[in-house]
Amino acid sequence: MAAVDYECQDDVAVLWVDNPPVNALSHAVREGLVKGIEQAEADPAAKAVVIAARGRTFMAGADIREFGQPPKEPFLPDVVERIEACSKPVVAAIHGTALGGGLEIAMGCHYRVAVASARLGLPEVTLGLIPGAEGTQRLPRLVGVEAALEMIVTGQPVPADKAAALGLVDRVVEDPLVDQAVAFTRTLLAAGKAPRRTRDLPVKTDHLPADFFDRFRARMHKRIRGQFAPEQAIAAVKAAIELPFAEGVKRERELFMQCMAHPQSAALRHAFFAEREVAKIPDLPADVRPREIARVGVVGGGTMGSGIATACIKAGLSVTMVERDEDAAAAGLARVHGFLEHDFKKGRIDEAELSARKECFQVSTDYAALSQADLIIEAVFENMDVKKDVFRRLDTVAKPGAILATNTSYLNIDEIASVTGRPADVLGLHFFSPAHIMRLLEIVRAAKTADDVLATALAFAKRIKKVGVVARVCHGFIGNRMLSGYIRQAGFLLLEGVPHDRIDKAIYDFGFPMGPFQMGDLAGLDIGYLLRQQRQPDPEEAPAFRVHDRLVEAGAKGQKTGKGFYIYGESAPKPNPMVAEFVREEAAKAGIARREVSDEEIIARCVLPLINEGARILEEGIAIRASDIDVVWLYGYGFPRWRGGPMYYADSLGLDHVLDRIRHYGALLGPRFWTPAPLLEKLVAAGESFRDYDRRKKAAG
Ligand code: 3H9
Repeated sequence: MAAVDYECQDDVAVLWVDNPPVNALSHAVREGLVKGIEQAEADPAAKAVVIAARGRTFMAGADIREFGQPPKEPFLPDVVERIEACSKPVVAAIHGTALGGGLEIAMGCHYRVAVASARLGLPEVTLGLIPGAEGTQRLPRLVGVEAALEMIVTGQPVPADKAAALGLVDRVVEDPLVDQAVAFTRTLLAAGKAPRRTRDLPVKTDHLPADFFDRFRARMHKRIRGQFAPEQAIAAVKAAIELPFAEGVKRERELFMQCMAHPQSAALRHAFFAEREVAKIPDLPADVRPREIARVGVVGGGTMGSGIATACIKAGLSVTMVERDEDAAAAGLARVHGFLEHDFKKGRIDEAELSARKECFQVSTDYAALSQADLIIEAVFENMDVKKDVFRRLDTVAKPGAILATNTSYLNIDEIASVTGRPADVLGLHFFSPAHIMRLLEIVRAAKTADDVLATALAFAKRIKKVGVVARVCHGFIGNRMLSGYIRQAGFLLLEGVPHDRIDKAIYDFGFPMGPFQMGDLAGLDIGYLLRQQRQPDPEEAPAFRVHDRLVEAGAKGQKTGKGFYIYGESAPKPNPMVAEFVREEAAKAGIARREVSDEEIIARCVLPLINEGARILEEGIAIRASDIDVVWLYGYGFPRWRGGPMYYADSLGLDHVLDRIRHYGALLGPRFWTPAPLLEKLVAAGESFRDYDRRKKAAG
């Protein structure tokens, strides 16, 4: 089948792009578009051309899988130029998403129509690139410099109505799209309209303040810090202002090629594919059908339970929350309503939608209210006895076939499942706080979890707009098990005399949104404290958390009490002076001497344990792939996406280097927390990377 079909609807030629699943602009599509335009030009019957796409979307961009392979002509910018040069009017008919190269094709067309549900954008920056098919030069000509810069630097697509208001779309039409596009084209022909070439439009800069770019950079600082592509994008848009079109295009090409060669782009492309690979579960039979989920039960109305309920309600599910008494139920209701109202106040939903969402939510103090739920998620206090008690009760009220999920962060789900008469229906759904915002969902497959229950959890994750990563049962699953090594080393660094704000700063500069002590304050230091109280103390590890514990005992539990490692007030948080005092005392008690520590060591000490534990998790089969571990860290812990995730980062450092550094710290600090994972040693011996490991496993099925 041809990637582009030519169809003549009387006087209008329609070029149908057909390259499932997202009509990426692969070589065959590029070639097909050029041929189609040439055919239309030569066709005396065709007075104009419509470019449309079959399937679920207009072209979603260049074919990312072709990146890094020898380029094949025609190149995308040449295709766009060929379309624009067409002597007959060309109209783009847009549905789904016109992204990246797809929007660049549309901007090469002389007119654009779109259905209301369409979205248009230049998301290249999310792949560490800038638009490379003249998009940085055409978009400012169509929508102005400010809107273009915003779209290119954030990568955020805009809906069709906004695109129309900006001048990117000429008309928003109803379905059937192509009939409407052809009708629109005929009105152009009737009005004698000629091709309208975007390249000929001026870039309007009349109202641009002199410090426009500096102010823009300052506003974007948080979003773009540490990244290469956004600065290149800014330079490309500047070129659109300062240079004639043809020279601007040359400048864009140079900047694009620099991005392409930059390691951040490779890391971001890895993240893109890792995120899509994650839903593929090799041993899940292809014919397994997920169960139907319409009604969700949530046990526990605290921050977690309320966040989970909100995420479900926003996805159109009906939710019943159960709490232990009327007061707790009322508090849960208020919390969920608060989250929903926040969206209304931000203008994300209208009043009708707000009340519709509220109507989908009920609270109760009676477990019997969960009898009709298809999925029940437990989010109560993190304690085995408490959880078992909840599951025993759920087992008595839940209907046959209902899925029972626990939101435990650490506990053994096999043990929780064992108290029910239906362990095949039990699994872990580990949300990250705040659960209605954080995108990660660890789906923990217990020993007896049925295949269709796992498939349902994957579909449910997608439905509530989370990235679901499948893990097996172990203490802390993927994310929190790795986290413990990271915060443990931060604790030891503290005792070695490194101020906590310096550790936080080094981790922030590495690219995390915050450092380990800021994270502790945000989550609440009492959470870790209570968990440690429930466990047998580990004498070798305990000193690393003594300062945390003493802060909690002094009432400094983090942000919620106004102080923790930092003191919070009107102005920027300041380090809590109590910390230095506790550090001195605890370091003396543990016999830990002060050392000179470089920023490089801070990063190595915190990040290497992630990699080492990640390798164990992989070898034990807790995670399916190294790239799944990356996804957990990108979405659950804010690992800088442009570094690809901890396992990809390890590959980029070289696993031999990683192993060498782990051995170095083992010699310096003792083997207890610095014994290399056997898989790491094996990969280094074989000269392989984690990516090679994933590839090998995939090939083996
Ligand atoms: C660009 O255009 C550069 C130009 O400016 C200049 C060049 C010179 N290529 O996401 P899904 C695959 S850069 C190849 O699950 P959804 C994807 O891997 C590009 N493959 O679907 C998956 O494969 P599999 C700028 C692609 O409905 C399958 O399609 N464009 C591409 O949830 C389904 O994808 C972008 O950055 C691609 N461009 O979301 C847009 N896109 O089934 C990237 C997807 O084997 N794409 N695949 O796992 C997206 O954002 C989403 O895919 C989209 C659909 C919103 C379109």
